Amino acid sequence: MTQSARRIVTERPLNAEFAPDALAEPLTPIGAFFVRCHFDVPSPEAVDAIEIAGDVARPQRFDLRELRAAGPERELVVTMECAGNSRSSFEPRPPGTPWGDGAVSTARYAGTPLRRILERAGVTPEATGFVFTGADRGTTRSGRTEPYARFLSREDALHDDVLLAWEMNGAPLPSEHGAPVRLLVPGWYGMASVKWLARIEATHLPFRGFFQVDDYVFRDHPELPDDTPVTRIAPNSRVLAPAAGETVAAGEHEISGVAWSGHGPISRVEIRFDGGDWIEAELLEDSSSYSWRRWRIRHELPEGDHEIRTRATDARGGTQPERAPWNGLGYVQNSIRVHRISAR
Ligand SMILES: Nc1nc2c(c(=O)[nH]1)N[C@H]1C(S)=C(S)[C@@H](COP(=O)(O)O)O[C@H]1N2
Ligand SMILES: [Mo]
Repeated sequence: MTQSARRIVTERPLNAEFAPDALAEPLTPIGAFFVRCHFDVPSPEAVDAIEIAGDVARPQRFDLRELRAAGPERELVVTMECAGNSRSSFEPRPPGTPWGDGAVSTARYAGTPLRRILERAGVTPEATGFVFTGADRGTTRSGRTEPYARFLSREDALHDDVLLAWEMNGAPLPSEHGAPVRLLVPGWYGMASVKWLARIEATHLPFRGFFQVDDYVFRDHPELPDDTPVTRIAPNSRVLAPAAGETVAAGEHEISGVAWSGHGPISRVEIRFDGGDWIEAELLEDSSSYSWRRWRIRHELPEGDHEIRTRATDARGGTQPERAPWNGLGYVQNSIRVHRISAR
């Protein structure tokens, strides 16, 4: 595998997508992992401890060392995808970071279950959820200056797989990815996984922060009421090899790629060559139900230009649409894509 550089989408704040050849591995190397920041990365000194406050019996602060000591450590392989991934292929292009197809990557994260820490603080019965606040802040489209903060319901936050993560691919969490500790909400689009976590507030009140009610919501969607929140990752897939635009020798080839969904494990990947029928690809070993699943198929490619389409289906029966519904902020673009290669 070639260790490709990231493609910078914006310098400040830093937004970068991975180059597709780095995707071929089950885990994305850190140097190739996509980065999504709304504001400048806070300085490493900005978060020396995480505070738990609000509707808790024992408000407290803890640092990374105490968090690790609170154990048990848990590891999960998780595919992180930005809700705005592939936004540039919506017509007309909605406002927002003009992502191509590279705002998705997969890492092995390690951390402490959030639940453990919440139990220690003693969440009171009236709390309906939690506000997670990052150490980064800035001015939003609304003109207000505020930190990056997100709400999670009590039920979602208490799920065993929600982690306070401090490690990524076996190394300390890099600063761009939220060091020292980030929230990790597997199966949800990336916006839920608050980086540079500074504060957890248990609350019984609705949270009206910009990134909760003005961003990461559907607007002008043909089927959903305005302000429906964006939550779990919709089924999606990519061809990785041969790479788009590549010319291969005519003959039999292995075509391979990845498929993922936040609604359950991938149960089927179908592939269609040119005007042919949909045929099933072989699914490879799963590393976790939150991780993309690799697939492959052998196929005869006659001389000429080829269009390859793939369609992922998850265990709940969700699948990729021919055309994902356009919406005002450009989220969840999981249309079946055309991957073009040539054989000579
Ligand atoms: N504090 C903070 N957390 C954040 C963000 C941010 O801008 N600030 N961006 C979110 C979004 S929109 C995504 S897609 C993921 C991206 O995580 P990554 O940069 O590690 O790939 O982080 C999320 N957590
Ligand atoms: Mo995102």
